[in-house]
Amino acid sequence: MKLIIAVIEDKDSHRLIDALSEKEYKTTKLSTTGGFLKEGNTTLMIGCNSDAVDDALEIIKNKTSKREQMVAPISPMGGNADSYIPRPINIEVGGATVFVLPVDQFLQF
Ligand code: 2BA
Repeated sequence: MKLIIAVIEDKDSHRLIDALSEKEYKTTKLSTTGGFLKEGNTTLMIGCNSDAVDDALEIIKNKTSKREQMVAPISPMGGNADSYIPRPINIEVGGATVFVLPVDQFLQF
């Protein structure tokens, strides 16, 4: 058995969960926050058979979309905010950041 942990954008979460549920994958949705943007995102935990991982990854890939976003970095800690001119940077957001972990035991009491 494997545990897939997928960090995705909130806006992609419903259609991804629906697509996974249609194929009988079980999911747990966590409300999380990205460490860089400090914005809300969604983390899904999906426990599944090892031979179903590739299919699940394909669904995740198909239901999430990458796009570019300009962000203005926050002012540096301890610096003089008056002289700080934030230069927006272009970053890629969306898509999915995925971890696949082995599961030693799966128990339900
Ligand atoms: P955030 O940490 O809010 O990062 C959002 C996006 O900002 C990242 O997208 C990346 O494009 C950019 N970014 C992150 N750190 C950066 C930096 N130091 N300099 C410039 N740009 C930076 P993704 O890489 O697709 O990550 C999306 C979200 O997935 C992340 O949100 C974080 O919540 C999670 N994540 C990504 N890599 C992770 C990892 N190795 N461990 C745990 N969570 C991770």
